[in-house]
Amino acid sequence: MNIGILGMPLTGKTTIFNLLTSQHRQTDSFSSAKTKNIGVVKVADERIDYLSSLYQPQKTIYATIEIIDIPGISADIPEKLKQEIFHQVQNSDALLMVIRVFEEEAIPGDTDPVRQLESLVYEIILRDLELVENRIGRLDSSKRKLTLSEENEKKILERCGQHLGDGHLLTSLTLSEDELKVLSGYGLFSLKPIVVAVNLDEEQLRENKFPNQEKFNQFIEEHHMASIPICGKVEMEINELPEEERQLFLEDLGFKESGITRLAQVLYQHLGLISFFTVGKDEVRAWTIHRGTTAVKAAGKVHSDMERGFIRAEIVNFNDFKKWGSLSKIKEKGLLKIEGKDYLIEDGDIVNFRFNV
Ligand SMILES: Nc1nc2c(ncn2[C@@H]2O[C@H](COP(=O)(O)OP(=O)(O)OP(=O)(O)O)[C@@H](O)[C@H]2O)c(=O)[nH]1
Ligand SMILES: [Mg+2]
Repeated sequence: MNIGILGMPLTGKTTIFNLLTSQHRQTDSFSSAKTKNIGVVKVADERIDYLSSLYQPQKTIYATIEIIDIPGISADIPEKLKQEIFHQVQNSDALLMVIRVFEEEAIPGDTDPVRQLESLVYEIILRDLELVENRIGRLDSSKRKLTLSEENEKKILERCGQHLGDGHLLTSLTLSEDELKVLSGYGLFSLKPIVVAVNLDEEQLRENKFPNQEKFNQFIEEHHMASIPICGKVEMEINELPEEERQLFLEDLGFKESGITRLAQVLYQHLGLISFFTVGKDEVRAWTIHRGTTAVKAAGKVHSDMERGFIRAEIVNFNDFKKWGSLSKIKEKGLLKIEGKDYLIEDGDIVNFRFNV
């Protein structure tokens, strides 16, 4: 999974990138659009910890999230530069919009959460309108008669164009699976799920109160976004402490978990993602899939041969596994499920795919 960070200048994007990825990139203005920060972080999962300690595998592989940090977007930067900046997160699976609510005299910039979101939404709608219109233009300028699928594509694009032109994100347009498939190659920004990180100062965080909060919450809901509170600067400082002290300070701030763990939870929920596990002496591994994925498709995620030659899946859910502690107990209790291609994988399923190619 790849997450692109988007925000106005000086909202704390790089600070939050550093916090999430435990890096130390300079928190200064980027000098050019060519600059971006990329970090890969593992998604903490106690279930994997448990399985790994039990199986003692050679490799333990957690799910990962790749995060890309780019320069700030503002209305006054040249169009060409803006295009280049946006291009850096065009292939991201989701956007993390960082907005600044903390007050700091020395750092110029808007602190109104809603106005920043409106600007960002406006920017991504403009990007998408341009993408959609370009593609329609290219289809229109074709010298030959359009194929049936091109006609279909054009119709979908026109619907999108209309919706965007009315000022709406594409996430609020009802699109069928097939229509989404047609659009999937374009890297449309407003089709990406959005999580908003609200960068607060300590007091705002403690009191769970900031200016325009109600309107902000309403905006989030109306636009099908999710949000998480973050205290960029303070959490970054906590992150620098020795590990055993971190938890104490985090809790003092009112958080149970680190920034990346909180973000992962919100992302999984907002994007409808779940984890399943494969276990063995070689490897204990977490796999990320969309809720509603069939066993055979999940097999394909592990290896294309497993999808092609799929016979059955032997499944025990982690909760049962932990409760009984061993596979033989699980079998004895009749909790080992033998499932076919169409079984829908559940969060925490430990799966053994049987296949034959
Ligand atoms: N008071 C306060 N300052 C913060 C917070 N988060 C970031 N800053 C400061 O804001 C300044 C800008 O932070 P960056 O993380 O570089 O912001 P950015 O959004 O990446 O900036 P650009 O990439 O230039 O758009 C730095 O001086 C940070 O220390 C915060 O939560 N509170
Ligand atoms: Mg930055």
